[in-house]
Amino acid sequence: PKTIYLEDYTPFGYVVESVHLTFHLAPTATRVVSRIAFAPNPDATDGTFLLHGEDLTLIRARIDGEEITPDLTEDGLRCAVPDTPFIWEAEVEISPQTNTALEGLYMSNGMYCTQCEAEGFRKITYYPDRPDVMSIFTVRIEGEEKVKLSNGNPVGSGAGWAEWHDPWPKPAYLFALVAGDLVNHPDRFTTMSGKDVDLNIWVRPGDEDKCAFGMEALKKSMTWDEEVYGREYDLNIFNIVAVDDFNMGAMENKGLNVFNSSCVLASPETSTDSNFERIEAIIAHEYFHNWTGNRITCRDWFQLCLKEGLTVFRDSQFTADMRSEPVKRISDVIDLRARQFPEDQGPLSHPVRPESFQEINNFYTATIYEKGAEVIGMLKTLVGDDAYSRALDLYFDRHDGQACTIEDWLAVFEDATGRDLAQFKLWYSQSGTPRVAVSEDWTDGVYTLTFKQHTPPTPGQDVKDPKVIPIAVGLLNPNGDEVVPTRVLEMTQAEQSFAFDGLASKPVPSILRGFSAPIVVDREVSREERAFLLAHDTDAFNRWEANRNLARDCLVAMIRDGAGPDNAWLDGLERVIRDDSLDPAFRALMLSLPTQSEMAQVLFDLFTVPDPDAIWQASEDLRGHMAVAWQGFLPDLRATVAVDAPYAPDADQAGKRSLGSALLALQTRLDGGAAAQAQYGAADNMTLQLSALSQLISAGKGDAAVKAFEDQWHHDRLVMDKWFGLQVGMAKPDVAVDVAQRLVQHPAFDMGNPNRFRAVMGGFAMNHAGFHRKDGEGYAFLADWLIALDDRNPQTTARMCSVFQTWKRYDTNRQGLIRAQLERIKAKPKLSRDTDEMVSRILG
Ligand code: BAL
Ligand code: ZN
Repeated sequence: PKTIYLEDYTPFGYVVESVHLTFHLAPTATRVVSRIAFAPNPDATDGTFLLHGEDLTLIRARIDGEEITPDLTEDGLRCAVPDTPFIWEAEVEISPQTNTALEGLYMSNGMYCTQCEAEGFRKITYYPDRPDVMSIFTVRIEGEEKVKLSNGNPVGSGAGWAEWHDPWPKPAYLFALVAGDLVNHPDRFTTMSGKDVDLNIWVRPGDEDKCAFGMEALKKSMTWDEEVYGREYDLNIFNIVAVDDFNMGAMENKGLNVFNSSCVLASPETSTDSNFERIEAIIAHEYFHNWTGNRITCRDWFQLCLKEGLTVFRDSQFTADMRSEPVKRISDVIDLRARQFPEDQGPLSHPVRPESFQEINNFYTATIYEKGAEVIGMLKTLVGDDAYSRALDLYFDRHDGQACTIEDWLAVFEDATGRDLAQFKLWYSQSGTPRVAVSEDWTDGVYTLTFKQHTPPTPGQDVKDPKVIPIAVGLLNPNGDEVVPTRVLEMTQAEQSFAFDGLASKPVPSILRGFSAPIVVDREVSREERAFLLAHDTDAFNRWEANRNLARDCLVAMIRDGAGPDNAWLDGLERVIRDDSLDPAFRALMLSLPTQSEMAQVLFDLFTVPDPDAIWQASEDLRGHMAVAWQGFLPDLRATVAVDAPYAPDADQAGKRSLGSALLALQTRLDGGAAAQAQYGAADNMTLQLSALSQLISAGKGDAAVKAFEDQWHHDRLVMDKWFGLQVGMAKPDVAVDVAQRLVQHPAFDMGNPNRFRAVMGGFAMNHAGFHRKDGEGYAFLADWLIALDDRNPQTTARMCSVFQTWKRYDTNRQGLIRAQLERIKAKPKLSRDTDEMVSRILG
């Protein structure tokens, strides 16, 4: 496969002045007629006329009305063109019905829909399918479907046709078309300058009652973007469509967002609190893309973080504002460490702005998205809130309507603040997670913290330069009072010291408050000091972090040294979880133990080969011990957070249910499932029903409830995804492969539906000890299914391969078993470019 390099970027030789598309819809023979006005690009040096195209049957092509015969290749066409403006016309035939890759125009449950990011438009018609080619689209859709939608504003419709015009220039990846017998949940929004906008969520008949929450989230997002970023919506209509078969979560097509139905449909009976929160965040994310992504887009796909990092950062701010800022921050860091750190510390490590790729679909990663957002968070911390606002205003003013680069982004910050960001830019070009070692000194009343940074080698980058790292620090007195409130230390050198004077006694430092940089802090800290921070830190994140470190230390001692649980830590934790002045959501986060995969990395970092069975056993033992130690108060504490008001998916109620669920998990270890059974029987919402079901399964008492759940919900695809995922995720390690094998035989298992495939395979891979079964059966099972899916859906197959990325942590026997499966996948005839690249990178 061909590798594409950032340094090879050149502008396209032509500008596209306008695009007219006509779709004659038919499941296996859709005709797409294009009429495109091209003109030579004065900024380009290469006049090659190359239009991308894949899986298209060319019926005819004309230039200025003259029939031509272009040179067709696997990836598109080339032909001679005039050196003056000209009109390109083409007619192609495509087959949406047989498009199982779900890229381009495809069908899902009888409905036509599109996914064009990153390079799906080339499966619709011949076009310069690159983000720096922006144009104005007019689209006519002909077909019998009741609803026919595209980008922009509707300009006309009649029997069997509808026409749309999008006045804003956009790249082809933001094109969308939807047609089907859909129904809508309508609403309206008045923008800050008084313009009325029609809002719709389009769904399959029967799903109308699951749109209200998404609609409220959309209106909140529109208001928030006006109030916080001064960004107003810019069309007369905003449409969202729910689609069952979708590779991603959602897509920000201009004026016509297409959503995986799991990321928009919600009701208390069918969705958990976490689903509601995620839906709110994704609706916001896609809406925020209208400015950060659509009005200002990326010059090329290497700049993907320009829109994704910024939009994730913005949606995190939104969620923090709508819900709880510390809870959101802790949750984001848990997610970053679970998904981005393993990526950055393994064979798939790549810079936030990569410099090469074979298949761009493989770079929609936690590094581009979540680390990309962390980098923006650091920038904001370094320049301050006011300067951040000024820089963003300048970004929108200067670059509206353009396709931009990270250089453009950093230049607005330099111009708005006068700061030199050359060193900061390393965050975009250097991969890997920096490790920062901390030492302290207390001499003559001066307290000094010394930091040493080091970023381990990553693929293609052996040596790294020191980065700018904002380290937020506070100091506490031994009596627990804060003597130095949070101060941001700006580390720029490989080794750097910061002194604090005027202190009466040696303080206790609280380092990296709020997780002010995506780094690993290496510091020997005594148990007593961690316990002190757990009790006294005024920074919620570091209070949680102290607890997390105590939990990790406790598990390491249990696994490695055969020690018993750390009762002193558990006493400190008990005080926190029983403190009803604290937010229940925060207390629930304090109760959640490190995941088994996280513990595997912790052990690996301590030069101990992780044994998945031992990690599982220690986690079980610790939970059992916590249950026994706290049996005296668990039921009462659980009762204090019971919600007796009607269900609402707000942060307050969700926090209570989250703590209640964590307590139920402990209680189940004492009562064998009695409380879970009672909760299951009484549950009137999915959050309580699912948490009870999960505890019954883990207690080995789930058979009846699993059956009852299926009987109740077999008609609901999204709920059944939960049913599939939970059984395999909660299975005891020794039977997880058997459970997974049984589930793929279930008539409702459908490998063509990415949600269902991910529910089973993703749930299985999350079952750490089950997946890493010593005899390799888990690896073989997953590899079988990846091989089976690759021909149908390369994108979903390739992404799922990343569950193997941590393979070098494990013992040589397991490494050998995983290598054998990776090589088996690699040897599959006609392996997709997507999967080939992923497997090759993982093998290293
Ligand atoms: N642009 C792909 C989906 C998303 O990040 O919103
Ligand atoms: Zn996005």
